[in-house]
Amino acid sequence: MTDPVLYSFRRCPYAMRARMALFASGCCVEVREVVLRDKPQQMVALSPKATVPVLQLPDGQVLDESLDIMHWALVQNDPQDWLTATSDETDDLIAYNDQVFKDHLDGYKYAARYENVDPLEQRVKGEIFLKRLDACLSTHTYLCADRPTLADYAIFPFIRQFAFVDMDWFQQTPYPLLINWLMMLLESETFKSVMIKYAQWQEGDAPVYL
Ligand SMILES: N[C@@H](CCC(=O)N[C@@H](CS)C(=O)NCC(=O)O)C(=O)O
Repeated sequence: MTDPVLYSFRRCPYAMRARMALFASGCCVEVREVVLRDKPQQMVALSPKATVPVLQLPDGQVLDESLDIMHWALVQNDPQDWLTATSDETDDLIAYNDQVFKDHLDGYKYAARYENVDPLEQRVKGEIFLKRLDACLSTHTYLCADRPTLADYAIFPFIRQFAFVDMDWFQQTPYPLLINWLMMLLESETFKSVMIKYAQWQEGDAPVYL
């Protein structure tokens, strides 16, 4: 094995952020598209918790947390300077996204999967984060600087999902800076380049590179 291998799922927000960091770093990475209900045994053997993304490195190391993959990629190479604008605030925003907002996103988007979860109540709780992000955007164009950095790419796939549950509602929220921020990131080369559709990976397939 000469190149890192990423087990990924196109629509997973964690996998999206990992792919974006790997893409931005310019690392040569083989991508294996996973179907969550039919995970490849090779991936589960590497990471028994069996969530995507999983990055297998040529030295045998396995990274199975999306933020670790982002950091690994950017430490290799960070041509767009995503890491220099990191601060305690970046860590706080990402931690809130992952530990608090994600639960409200799931409650809002997938309420039917849970008992006693009111999607609109979850939306109100999720909105607290939208408001906080909008406030960050009043001091710079992106969350931590006037250019996109780690926090933007780590968080926006989740805001994208939240917005897409009901775009009409999202568009009329009093967060115009956030709406504009989301649109800019959706239109970015970095995002578009990692959203190409791949068929489910099967053992023996010719490698597909990010
Ligand atoms: N903390 C993990 C979370 C990854 C995660 O939960 N991914 C979801 C897909 S979006 C998953 O693989 N779930 C397992 C499943 O649905 O079987 C990370 O940051 O990589």
